[in-house]
Amino acid sequence: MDDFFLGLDCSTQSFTVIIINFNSRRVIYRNSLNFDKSLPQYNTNDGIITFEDEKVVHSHPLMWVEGLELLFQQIMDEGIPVSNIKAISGSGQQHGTVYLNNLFEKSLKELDYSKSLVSQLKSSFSRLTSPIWMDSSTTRECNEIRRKLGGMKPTIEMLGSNTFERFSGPQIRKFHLEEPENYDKTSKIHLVSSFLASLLLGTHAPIDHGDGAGMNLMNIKTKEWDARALNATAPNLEEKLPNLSKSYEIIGKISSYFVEKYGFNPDTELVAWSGDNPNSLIGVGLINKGKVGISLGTSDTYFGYLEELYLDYNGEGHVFGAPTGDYMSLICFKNGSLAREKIKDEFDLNWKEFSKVLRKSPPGNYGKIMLPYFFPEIVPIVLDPHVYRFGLDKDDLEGNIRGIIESQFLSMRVHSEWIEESPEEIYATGGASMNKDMLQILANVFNTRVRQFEITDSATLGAALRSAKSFYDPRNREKNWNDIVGKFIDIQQCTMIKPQKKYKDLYDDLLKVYQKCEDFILNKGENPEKIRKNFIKKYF
Ligand code: XUL
Repeated sequence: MDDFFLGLDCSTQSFTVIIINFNSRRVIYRNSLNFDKSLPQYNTNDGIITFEDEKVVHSHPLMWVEGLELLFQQIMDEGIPVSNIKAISGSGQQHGTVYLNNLFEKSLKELDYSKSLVSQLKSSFSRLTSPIWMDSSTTRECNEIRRKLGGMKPTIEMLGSNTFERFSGPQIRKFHLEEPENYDKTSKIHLVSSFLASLLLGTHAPIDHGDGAGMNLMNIKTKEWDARALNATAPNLEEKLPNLSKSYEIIGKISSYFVEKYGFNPDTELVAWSGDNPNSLIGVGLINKGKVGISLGTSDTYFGYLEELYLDYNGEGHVFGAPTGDYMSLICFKNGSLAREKIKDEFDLNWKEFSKVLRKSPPGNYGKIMLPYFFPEIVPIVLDPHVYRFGLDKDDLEGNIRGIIESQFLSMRVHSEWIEESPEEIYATGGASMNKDMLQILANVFNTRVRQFEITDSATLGAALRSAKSFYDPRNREKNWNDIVGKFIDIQQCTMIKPQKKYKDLYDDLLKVYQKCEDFILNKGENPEKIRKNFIKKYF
């Protein structure tokens, strides 16, 4: 009987599952449900709930529970032999917090498989909605916590990141300040990842070092909750947090609810869940340094494996625990696919037409520049969104389409410069990585070859691969990360996109123009018109 492994990913807009057959090293099942379409009763827009204050962005934890049930039901309906599944792990959008009362654990232990999870868990929340990574409403709390920790440098040294609006600690502080009674009624605060892992486990699951590092609460060196950060955040916080664990820890076996309801083998092992970015690191095979991953999803992220701790003292980047037990770097841009979609929709195009325009328009965009802050931006920090255009009319179709893509990649290049080594190769993933025309621009902007994968759900695949690694480790089958991940990834079809060398100088120069535009808007720097005009004169 072949060994199957299951990976799940609860992201902003969708819930995805992948089952791999490890013996043939193939994905044998994939399914994804879009929250807006499959669970319309939650009334989300792109998976989120917005409020009058556009800085506040939440989602429904019960929708995630129902999504999980729906996916498992569909797996069962398809007749997939789930009893072959040896281990399961998962991935969640990072930073989002789930607030539970003291009914949660009891309800999990008494689940009746003839009833739905949603109906049995709906009274377990001390806060009905969950703030997610897109929320940027906690500037006051960030400042307060940072101040209590002695400023930006000590904060970064302690936690691996500066305080960030979307991180869990500032969000928890805001909840405690605004709703102290509900905070007091909260007995556990989970991340999206550890919350969903708890459902499968039937009791509280730990938070792994990958996702834990995105909370502004975990000490990045000791990988334990940091008492100073907890105290700076909210009272009695330690007792409300689950334990921390290594990302590769086997946290237990699947609970009887899933065995009885869906036919899982009672011996199915559960491996700690992690955040989507740490999972993606494994899902694209980044187990050595030198290469970087770029995920083009709801958020665009730039990430890489780190052999040792390497901090960004400018305060824009993060260090998280990597699933291998080492570290990873990450930079997150909020204006990713939703910003690309805005432009596509403004010109009433489909993606095919969008690509056609990209192919037609010239690299360098005649010096037309966009600063694409459709939503509050994380890197660089922009709390009040506004789209700035230089030499670019709002109704210029070609200019705006090339403008958004070039600006997203130029911004990535500018803001990843703190990672001193420039990448030898970029592994592209996420939904938009299917688009070769965008990846060609990425290759040209970075002057680096870009690898495009057949499977773009790297977080889901990464979760399945992590569960395989943890399953084989104690059984002495001597499978190192390279055997597990390397061989699996190498077998998949991938395409290499080479940079067009003739555009190297153009993009080096455009990068300077872009930097000047950003500096002009965000730091009241020098007017960029002169350098922009010189660029136009040189190349057009
Ligand atoms: C990473 C981040 C996002 C979310 C979205 O820090 O905020 O990439 O994980 O999925």
